[in-house]
Amino acid sequence: KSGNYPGRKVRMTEITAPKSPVTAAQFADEIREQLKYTQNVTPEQATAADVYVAASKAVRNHLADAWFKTQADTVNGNTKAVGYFSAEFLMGKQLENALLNAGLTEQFDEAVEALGFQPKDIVDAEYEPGLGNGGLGRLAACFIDSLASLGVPAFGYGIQYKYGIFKQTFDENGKQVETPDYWLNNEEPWGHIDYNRDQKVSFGGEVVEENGKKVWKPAWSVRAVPVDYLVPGYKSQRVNTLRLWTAKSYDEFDLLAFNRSEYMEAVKPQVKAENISKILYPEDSTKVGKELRLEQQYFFVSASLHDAIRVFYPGEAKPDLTTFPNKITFQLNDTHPVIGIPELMRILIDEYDYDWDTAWDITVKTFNYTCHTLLPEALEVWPASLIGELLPRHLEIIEKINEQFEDELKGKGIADETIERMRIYTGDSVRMAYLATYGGSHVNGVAELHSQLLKDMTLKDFSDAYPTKFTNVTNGVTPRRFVKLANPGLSDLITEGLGTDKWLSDLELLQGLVPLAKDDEFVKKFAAVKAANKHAFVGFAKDHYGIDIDENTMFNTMVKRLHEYKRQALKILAVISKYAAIKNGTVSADEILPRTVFFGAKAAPGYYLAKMTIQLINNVSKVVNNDPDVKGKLAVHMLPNYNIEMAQNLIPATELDEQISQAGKEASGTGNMKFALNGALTVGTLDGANVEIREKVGAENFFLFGMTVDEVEKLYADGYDPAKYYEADPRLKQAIDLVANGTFSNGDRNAYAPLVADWLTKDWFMTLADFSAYADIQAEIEKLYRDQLEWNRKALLNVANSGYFSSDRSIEDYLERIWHTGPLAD
Ligand code: OX2
Repeated sequence: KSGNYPGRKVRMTEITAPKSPVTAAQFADEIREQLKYTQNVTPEQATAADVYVAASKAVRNHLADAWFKTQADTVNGNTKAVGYFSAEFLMGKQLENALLNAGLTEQFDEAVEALGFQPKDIVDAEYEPGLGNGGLGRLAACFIDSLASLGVPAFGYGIQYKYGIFKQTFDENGKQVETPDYWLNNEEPWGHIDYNRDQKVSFGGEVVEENGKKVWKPAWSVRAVPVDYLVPGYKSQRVNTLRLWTAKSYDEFDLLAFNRSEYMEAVKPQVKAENISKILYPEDSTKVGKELRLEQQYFFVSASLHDAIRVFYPGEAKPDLTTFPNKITFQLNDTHPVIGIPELMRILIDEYDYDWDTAWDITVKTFNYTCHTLLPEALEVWPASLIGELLPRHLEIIEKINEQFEDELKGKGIADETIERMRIYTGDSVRMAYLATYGGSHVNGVAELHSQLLKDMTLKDFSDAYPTKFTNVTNGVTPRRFVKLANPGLSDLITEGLGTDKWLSDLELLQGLVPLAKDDEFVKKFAAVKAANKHAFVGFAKDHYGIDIDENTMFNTMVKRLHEYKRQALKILAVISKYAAIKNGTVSADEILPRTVFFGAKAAPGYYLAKMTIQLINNVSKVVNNDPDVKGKLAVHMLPNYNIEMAQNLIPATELDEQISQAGKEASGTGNMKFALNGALTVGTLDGANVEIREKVGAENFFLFGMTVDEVEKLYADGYDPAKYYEADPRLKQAIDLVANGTFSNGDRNAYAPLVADWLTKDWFMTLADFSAYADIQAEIEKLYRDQLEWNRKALLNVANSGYFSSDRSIEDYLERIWHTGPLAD
């Protein structure tokens, strides 16, 4: 094993707290100085947006020394660093988090007030960067936070897209409308563009032989310029780097074309280059085979590999790259950066003259791969012709890797038809997940069930051939953002209950709350925090969405990407069924437990049924919320543009969380962890990390329903007929009939016909088969909710037993099982 991982849990239980670096008065002066010299406004002229930029730059300055020291220790020390390669980093707003980790929160509050502003207005002036789609991107953000907080030297490497995930609104028919999100419209104080550390990335052309050596003659190149974001650790005195690449053109402008008045022609090369970092693909868990996407992937991976060599072998023309795997280990976040494997081979062989075997040894030692899915359609497969056109040298290398691989498998005595199934390069296409599995040292899934299913199904042949490569690391979330910043009321109560705030860097300490669940007074305080969070969310929703919410109802939330496998359809059908029951008088007025149901979900722009589901939810919402018969009993809201800010406000206010995917389809889920940590109870299936959450919090504190993976597989095998379930449960039949008969489309029976037809004839994710169990468990949920003390006791036990789901623990597992490294010495 390389690196100096000490073979023990690395959590630093007491890391020196940052000494209060400045007083509030001094910090106010620093903000004034920024206003004057970088914003060029007087304090009197300054708006909240000005103060936001000035305060951000002031806090960034506070982190500079720790950042330089961390960089120097990273290069000079003997601790292997981590390079986290990810096409997405869904960071959320930065200011509050930077203040927390710099130990400046109180100084900021006072300083801003001294300048005549409210701290909240300054924090709100920040525009949220949306450089990710969902769980995969947010996981990357949580991981770099934890790496810095644990003091592990690390780089996040990705792309600074000009346009992040689209902004979502709804039209008058309830349809999703996507608008571009130009998040860089205003000054962005966090990223520092470093023109002096640029890299050249080339594409196209051909491979020729010169003196018996393969030489790639590319056709065009772009300039990759890094934008550096500081990643401050919580109480670790460490600041790591997130380096996001932006694409620039080498040929700004074609002057000849310009002089011919061909203005569009003149800027063509610039447009072509800059297109590469223009936009984030708005796909989640599905593959998009687009040339531009492969360009994006290669662009950031190639620049990052060259950057890592620059960082660790400064100024060396002939570095000894056999030591590279001792300097840094790269984690491939899903298949998006997997082209890095042939790229490192190319760099070693073509640029540094290593022989194939040495290059292969270095490469395999350097890379590891995390798989985030089980959906076969989400595993990227690239047409060989496309790779050949864009990266001809890489295609040759991939072919050779595949030859070597097949020989190796033959050597292991593996049957020809198995080898045939396992081929990385099939002749027409390249399977990136297979390349990653063969070309790296470890493969991990993101929850126990998921890792098991990877071994048993998706990557079974590989697991049989290379059993020791496979491991699991269950996902986690950072408690700094998702408890401390999102839920200050609960954070204070936890600190009061435990008598310390050390839980923020050692989340298993939450276990200390378990005995307090027996203390009715403490449980009531916990309930009061939840009530206050609900009240606060009512205000937030009024401000942001202009809606009125009754806070004396159960807050029941389902927020995540819209995907058939996640089964928002199951939730909305149950809501419709409830609505019908109230309307028909099947339930009496005092039997009804008043609920407010919140949905938040973006659908990929080309995902037809997902978009139709959004439209249905919006129109159910319209009908239900305007019906006097159900007023005060049931309300439904589809909140637009679900993002990190909404999560930080809605999750702490939620009492019941929905994690209702078909068993075997959600790799992990991380929303489920955030809800449990913020004291919501979960209704969920045995899927992804739900399994482990239920194990930790106790089966009696989790509402489980639905088919298991085995039952799902059996039903597929026996032949699944959804119509049977429609006929068998009158509640389901009634709900679907209401969708079909135009109740939610002003009488138009065609509006949802494709959705209804899919439910009744295909229903691939078995929504109908799980409906009865889901509807039945609502009675149990409502019964418990009526006993507020018992409900809150269970919710508190969810908090107390969810410490395992800290991303700090995930990172410790990566250190131990995959990276074999640890924190920097002080
Ligand atoms: C998501 C998975 O769908 C989700 O289950 C998981 O929690 C998250 O990644 C983080 O691991 N794109 N997004 C995902 O997978 C893919 C592919």
